[in-house]
Amino acid sequence: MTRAGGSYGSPTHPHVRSRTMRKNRLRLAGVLAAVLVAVTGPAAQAHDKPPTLADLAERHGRYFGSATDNPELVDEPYKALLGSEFDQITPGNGMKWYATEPQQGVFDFTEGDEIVNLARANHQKVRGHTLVWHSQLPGWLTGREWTATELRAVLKKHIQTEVRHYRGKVFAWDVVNEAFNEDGTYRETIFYKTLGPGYIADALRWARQADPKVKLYLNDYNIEGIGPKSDAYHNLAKELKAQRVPLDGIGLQAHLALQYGYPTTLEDNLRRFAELGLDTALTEVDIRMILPATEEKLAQQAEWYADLTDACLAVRRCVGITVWDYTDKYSWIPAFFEGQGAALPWDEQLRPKPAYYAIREALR
Ligand code: 9MR
Repeated sequence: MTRAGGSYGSPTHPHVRSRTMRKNRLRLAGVLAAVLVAVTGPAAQAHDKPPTLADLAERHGRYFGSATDNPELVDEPYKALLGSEFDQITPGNGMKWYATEPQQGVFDFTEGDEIVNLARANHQKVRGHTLVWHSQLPGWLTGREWTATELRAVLKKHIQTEVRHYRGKVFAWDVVNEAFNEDGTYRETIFYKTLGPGYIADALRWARQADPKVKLYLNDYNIEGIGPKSDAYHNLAKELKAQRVPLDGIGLQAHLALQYGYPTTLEDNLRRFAELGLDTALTEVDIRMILPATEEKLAQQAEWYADLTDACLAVRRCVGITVWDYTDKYSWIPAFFEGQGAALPWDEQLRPKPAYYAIREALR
């Protein structure tokens, strides 16, 4: 299994705040009130369960989801919150190629199925992640040379077998993940090098044949703001639409980092994809920081979570938000970025952080 290349949340956007001081003050007041209510408990609502993030998002016609991963599902308190607070889940690893086709032509959907079954029990919808990606590929695929004809057949079979298996069980697929470099050129993956850029249109068409109803997405990081990489997606999406290639949405992963600044053009960016007739989603949100997490950093993080929630709510075709797991206990960040972490709305003890209350406020 290979690690993801690139630098998630790299400093492509200067930290220019777009919010007015007034709005920030109001928001801070709201968050403080929410924290107070959470700590003291409002007498009047003592017996009412407070609405979950999913409940609040639903009022806007959006979902609020979390990624999860199979090994975590033995953690009962974790699982309880996962099942109650969210109305959408994404398997962090279980549907990737290494897991689903460990040997050529031998498919194993055990991990993905476990998550789909859990979601079903909790009335949650599932985003399928991911069919075509340069990372976490099985050794049989990366360990040899392929002719274009061979690789096309392998790719088609993988996509169609997996999409067929999950037909009616996932509402969206990240069909191709992380296809572009930071400068907007195509990433030189095994698929690009062997098949050329047309592999993306082919992958979308094959997925559509296998499930006529599922929403088909391209998904990437560092495309939250307007810049060369999101421009590449905008251009590609326009071309694909013109060629009637089935593409329904763009997933903006949103692995942000406090030290690199907030992508202030997020809302404009979501809007320009909507204008192409596409859905968008924030698919893998986390906001990491250089440790230790101070009160100031956690407050800034909370504001960013609120800001990105506002941005999604402001654009009708932004269909939902997914955090890349919900608790710092299971975040991928510390293992990938030394000295960084505290990226999620719940801490390692599953206690809600200021970010959680800020999301609630934004969703109200
Ligand atoms: O959350 C996933 C983590 O458990 C894996 O070790 C990692 C390997 O690259 O992939 C993580 O998820 C990635 C996602 O599939 C695609 N976007 C970036 C995510 C974080 O690396």
